[in-house]
Amino acid sequence: MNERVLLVNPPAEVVRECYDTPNYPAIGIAYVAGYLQRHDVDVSVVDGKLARHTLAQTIDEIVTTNPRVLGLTAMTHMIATAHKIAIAVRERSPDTVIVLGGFHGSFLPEQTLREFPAFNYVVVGEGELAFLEFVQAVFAGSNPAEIQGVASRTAAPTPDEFAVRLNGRGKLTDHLDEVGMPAWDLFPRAEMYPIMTQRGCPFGCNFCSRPYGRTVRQRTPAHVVAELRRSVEEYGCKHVDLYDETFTVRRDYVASLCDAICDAGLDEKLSFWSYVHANTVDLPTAKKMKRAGFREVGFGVESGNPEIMKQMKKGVTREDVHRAADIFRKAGLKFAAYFIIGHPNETKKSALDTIDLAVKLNPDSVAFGIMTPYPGTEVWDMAKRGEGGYRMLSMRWEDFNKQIGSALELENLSRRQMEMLQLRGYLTVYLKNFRLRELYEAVAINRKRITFILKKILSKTRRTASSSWLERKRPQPAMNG
Ligand code: B12
Ligand code: SF4
Repeated sequence: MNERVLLVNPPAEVVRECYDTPNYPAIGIAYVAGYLQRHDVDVSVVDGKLARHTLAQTIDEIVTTNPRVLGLTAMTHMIATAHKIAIAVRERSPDTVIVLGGFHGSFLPEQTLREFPAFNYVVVGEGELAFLEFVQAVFAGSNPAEIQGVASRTAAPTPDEFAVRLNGRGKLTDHLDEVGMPAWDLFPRAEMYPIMTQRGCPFGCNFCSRPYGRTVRQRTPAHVVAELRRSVEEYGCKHVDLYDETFTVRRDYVASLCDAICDAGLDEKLSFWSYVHANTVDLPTAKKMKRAGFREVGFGVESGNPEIMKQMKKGVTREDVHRAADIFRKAGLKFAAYFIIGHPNETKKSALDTIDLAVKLNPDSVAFGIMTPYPGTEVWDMAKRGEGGYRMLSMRWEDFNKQIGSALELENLSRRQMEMLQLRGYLTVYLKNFRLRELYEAVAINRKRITFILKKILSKTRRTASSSWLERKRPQPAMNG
């Protein structure tokens, strides 16, 4: 029996938005692969999205590699595709142990094992330590179900009567440098190599699942700089996106990292982008970031209605948001602002407050998402119970997408009204600020997504809450996760 491990990022079955054809590799499996490599495991990667594979090509490559352990990653909207891969691999390579990791399984491990029979195990939470122990147990012939962070089915009299054994979340390390660096050498060449300098976010937004918890753990600036240098020297990288949930959460850390980037001369070789939170930025920090090569930052404003801003628990007010925008402008940083239509108890009036704030902020780029109840969030719990005015429209996981999904609507705002408001938001920000050329460019970049949204708005045969619940296509998750 071989001792090969293969990690896979499923391809998009239909290309609808920019995330389906990324110019960057999948960072989650890259970290896990890097950790296995450092522990002498024979590991390889298929990044179906970066390689622009079809589903069939991805499956063929997996079967040809014939791994002993196959690890698939999936966000909620990708879970059905990951399962199609697992079914095909199970048929053609029945001895392969198939493991799911990533955001969806981490928040609904039990439901996932019940709903998707072709996954043998789910690794819950951060994968590096748990998955290494997992593959070592499989290779040694011992029972991987014992490992912390591994969810499994228990033996059962019939395939449908199993119980699920949960062993908590994967072990964490406080010393993030020990996790190592992503194994970019296993991926096809990319244009952009993202980085994470820290994990965790202290804020409490009701629509976010905070996969790394509320305690923030940082890598040392020296370790981050070594990775950036590697991205430049070995991969010809010129731009880096930071995937930290809130880069500026500790300003002293930002200052030392920016100094270390400048000392290493990387400010002249790289440009950077990061997520920030309106209340964690001040002018000296923004200026330091600018000096270190940051060109743009993105921050969640989410709503422009004071009541909703309070209820969503991000801890920001309209004043905070305006102050942050001023700071970015003074520091010479471009900024993107992100908004959501469809907060709990949202009305047309509160959504128009949001669009109004977006117009006034006039950010360099803007996104209006429609609320999606991701597992592990407060909004998920509310939507399950029908609170906050929510009505679930679909439990097809592929509908769980903020830009092009159809998961829910509100008593006060139908899905179509929310989609119209989303479109209105995008148009108004550009038109009211006389930014016609940028509007044209944004439409050109997002034409597939826009066509998809327009088709939905114009479609006569739309789902309604009652019909979609009856039209379920596969065994229905009990929404009890
Ligand atoms: C950076 C970020 C982005 C970036 C890059 C995302 C990416 N990695 O591809 C961008 C801007 C592109 C993005 C886009 C989207 N994002 Co986003 N994003 C984030 C953010 C801030 C950090 C995620 C991240 O990259 N972490 C770093 C890596 C290392 O983590 P990881 O992939 O989870 O991997 C670890 C474990 O999960 C595990 N693991 C992962 N895979 C596997 C596989 C195996 C076999 C094993 C054993 C372990 C394992 O081990 C890894 C290392 O510890 C989170 C918010 C947050 N608070 O964390 C949201 C978040 C991940 N995003 C989310 C969403 C919904 C989206 C979008 C779908 C938005 C939309 N359009 O509707 C898109 C889809 C993107 C896509 N890839 O298809 C949700 C996901 C929720 C869910 N249940 O799916 C999150 C959690 C925010 C939320 N609302 O709660 N996002
Ligand atoms: S600030 Fe961002 S990462 Fe943190 S909880 Fe809110 S949405 Fe999630």
